[in-house]
Order: sequence, then structure tokens, then C-alpha cells
Amino acid sequence: MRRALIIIGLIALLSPAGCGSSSKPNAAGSADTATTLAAKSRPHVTIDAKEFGYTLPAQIPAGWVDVTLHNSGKAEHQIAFAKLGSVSFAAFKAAASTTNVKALSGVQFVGGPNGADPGSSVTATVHLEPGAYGVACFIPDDHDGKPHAEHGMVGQVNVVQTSESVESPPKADGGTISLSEFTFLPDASFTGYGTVEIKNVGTQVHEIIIMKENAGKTLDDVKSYMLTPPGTPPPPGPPPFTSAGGIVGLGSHQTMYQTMALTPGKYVLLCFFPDPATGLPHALKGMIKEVTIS
Ligand SMILES: [Cu+2]
Repeated sequence: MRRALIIIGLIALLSPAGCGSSSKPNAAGSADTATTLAAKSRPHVTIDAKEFGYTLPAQIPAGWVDVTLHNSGKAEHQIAFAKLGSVSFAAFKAAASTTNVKALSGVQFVGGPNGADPGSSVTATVHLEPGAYGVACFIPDDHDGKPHAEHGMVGQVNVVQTSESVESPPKADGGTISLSEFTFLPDASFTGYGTVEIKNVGTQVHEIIIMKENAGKTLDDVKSYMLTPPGTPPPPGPPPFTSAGGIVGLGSHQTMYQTMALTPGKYVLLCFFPDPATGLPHALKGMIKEVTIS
């Protein structure tokens, strides 16, 4: 399935890079606890992506982290974080290369930014426990249909508890979107603006690809472009939508956050993670939803 996406509208949450100065004792030698808790900013990690690989930091602080994926390549990219646990990186790499969700069941997917178009950045806030992580891009290559991971877009990074680590979650002032088999459930306070809590209340790994319908286009136009049968090219002409970011690789019972600033219009939320039982992308099981932002 071809997914040619153009980004707009997603304003990344930009907190100052974690300098940690607010957590130092004041001149009198006693820390102002209230100020410290309120002012300590989350670590912010920027990762560069291109065909086909990531520029990863040596390590990432544990806790809540703002992850910006900057795309300096020519194709759309994403980065999903998975805690390896007892799974070797070699096994993760092999399973990620074919998006083999059964073989990936031993790792803990905790999310990441999705839908970064060439020249653009997408930010998401994820919670990372200390340990070794695998990262991967599952987006299919426009030319051969293979996941970017199979072309080498996988990596390994260590997460370490540091003085920069922040355990208090972001304040969600933009509502909640719950993900499950096979639907998206925005709550009544979701408006497409502000920091949105994204919860996986299901049992499988999910993602949200956010696309704005272009003027005059409909949900059916998006479906006929995005859900073509394998081996079938999409209809001719430009995509009927514009990418607005999203999140990828959120495992069962995991929570993450993304700050959104969606302009008014109709949007489509979509998940392409495969169902382990059938191999079908979740979108074909019903995980595609139109939402109106006013
Ligand atoms: Cu899904």
C-alpha cells in the first residue's frame, strides 16, 4: 500500500531542552520544591531520519521524553520504540523487517512519532523505562512495498535513569483518544487542539495516522487511495489528503501524548498495524475513522 503523505498543521510540543537548572538548590541552599516540580522540563530528543536509517543519540533519559523525528529524506518516516526485555536486538530486527507482529509479541511497544514527511518534523511524548530499546519504521517503500525496516531502518538505543528524568506525565488539556480493536474513540473533550492523551485500551499494537481531507474530497476518496488491494496502484493524481502527523507503535495498556493544533476540517484517523490472526491491516478491520475539527 502506498502512503504518500504531506504534512501540515501539527505543531510539535517544544519544551526547552532539559537543562535541569531549575532543580538545583537556590542561593540559600534549600530547594524550592514547588518551583522545582512545576518547572522541571522534560528531556527533548531529536532524531534524524532518512533512507534508510536514523541518527540516534548514545542514550536517552528514562521517564517522559519528548521525541522529535526530523525527516531529512525523500520518503515519509516514523519511529516506533520497543523495549526489548529478553528479546535480542537481532531477533527484533528480523521481526521488524517483515512487520511480523507475532514474532514481535515479546517486546513492549511504547509509541513514537508517526507521519513525518520529507523536510518536516513530528513530535510525540513517550514514557521510557530504563533498558535496551529497538526502534523501527514499518512504512512500506514506495518502490518495492517492503517495510523501511527491511531496508535497514531499525536501530538500538539505551534508556538510562538520569538527573534529567521526569516521571510526572504531561498535562492533557486536549482530551483523550482511546485505541482498541478496531476503532478510535476520541472523548468529548478532544478538539484537535492541545496536548492529547493517547491510550491503548486494547490488546494489540496500534497507531494513529492523521490525515486531513483535501477540499472537495471525502472519506471514500481517502479509502480508495489508501486501501488499494496489494499490488494495485492507487488511483492517479495527487493524494486526496494532507498528512497531519500521528503516533506509531503504541502497545497494549500503554499511554503517550501528542500536542496537536489541527485546523478546522475533516480528518481521517487510520491504523495499518497488522492483525496477528489474519495479517490484515487494522484499517481493513474497521480501524479508520472520520473526525470533524471545528
Ligand atoms: Cu490498530
